[in-house]
Amino acid sequence: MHIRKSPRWQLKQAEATPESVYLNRRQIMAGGLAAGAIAASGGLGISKAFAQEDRMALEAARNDAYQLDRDLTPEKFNLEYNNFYEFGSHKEIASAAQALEARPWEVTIDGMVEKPIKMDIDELMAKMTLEERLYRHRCVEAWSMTVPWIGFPLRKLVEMAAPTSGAKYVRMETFNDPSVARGIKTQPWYPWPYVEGLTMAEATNDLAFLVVGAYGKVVADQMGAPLRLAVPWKYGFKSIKSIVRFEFTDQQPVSFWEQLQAREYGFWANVNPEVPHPRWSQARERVLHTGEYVPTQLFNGYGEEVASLYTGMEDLGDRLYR
Ligand SMILES: Nc1nc2c(c(=O)[nH]1)N[C@H]1C(S)=C(S)[C@@H](COP(=O)(O)O)O[C@H]1N2
Ligand SMILES: [Mo]
Repeated sequence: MHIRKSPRWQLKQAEATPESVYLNRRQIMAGGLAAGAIAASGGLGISKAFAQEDRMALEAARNDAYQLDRDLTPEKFNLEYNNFYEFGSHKEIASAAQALEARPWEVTIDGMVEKPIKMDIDELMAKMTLEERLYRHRCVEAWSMTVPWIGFPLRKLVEMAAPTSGAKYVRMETFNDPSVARGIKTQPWYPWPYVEGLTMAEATNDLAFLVVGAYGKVVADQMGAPLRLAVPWKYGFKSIKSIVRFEFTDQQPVSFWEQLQAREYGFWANVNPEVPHPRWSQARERVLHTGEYVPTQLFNGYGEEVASLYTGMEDLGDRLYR
């Protein structure tokens, strides 16, 4: 694995963007301007700044086993349209999310394991073989995108953790610091921290991916730096961002959205066009960068990989799919 400043990207940025709107994060800081002040001074400047943000390049060979049935979503869309409630309950959180400090970052692995582990994110990344995978992403709100993630299978972290035989689930937790994420402070009615969970069978399925990068760079703050999950057969809210803890447990975790509204957002949340959300249809999805509506697929098109995880669970009915 190589992490380096990439002259390639910097050249591209300089070529593509007029000087006046090219502001990277370091320049914003050096200029003594809060990102918010720039945002207030004109939408164009700030949106260019985040689209062109000067993050470290991250190289990983593409795993061709995962093919897309549609175009890649341009990076700009992934950088400017986000769900990250810690920074606000709307899509324009990119600016606020720059307050996130992705280094140093300690990851705790505990619960039903032979020996609890605390590990720095860079140490964890150095232990893992990184690869690139092109995945679809389907939000429960009926929009979708595609992302070139860089990371490693969650299974590799499970193997490192060596859970005891009684462990049935992995529970994951996002950082919970109101001094960094203002949405935590201004929205105290939410059950912080953000929590998600998977069964051991789901967590060790090859599709379950831990993300540290995207678009050839370390993953952006607003996309869940420095470590997030991608479980593309489930609705997007299962793909928890900015993870600080993996806990192995024999209790089914109660996730953030399940605590808020269990009838609408359950534990399983597998994508299914035939099971509507109580307030809207899931039959179609809006492809973010084209605005086009396309049919939604069972398991978001990943049935071949994951359908077998759910055989014999028919008694759960619609609960498997919301
Ligand atoms: N910690 C945390 N993780 C989160 C969320 C969140 O609000 N907080 N939103 C989820 C939802 S609903 C979606 S659709 C995806 C969005 O990821 P993106 O902004 O990179 O597209 O992140 C998921 N992970
Ligand atoms: Mo979502």
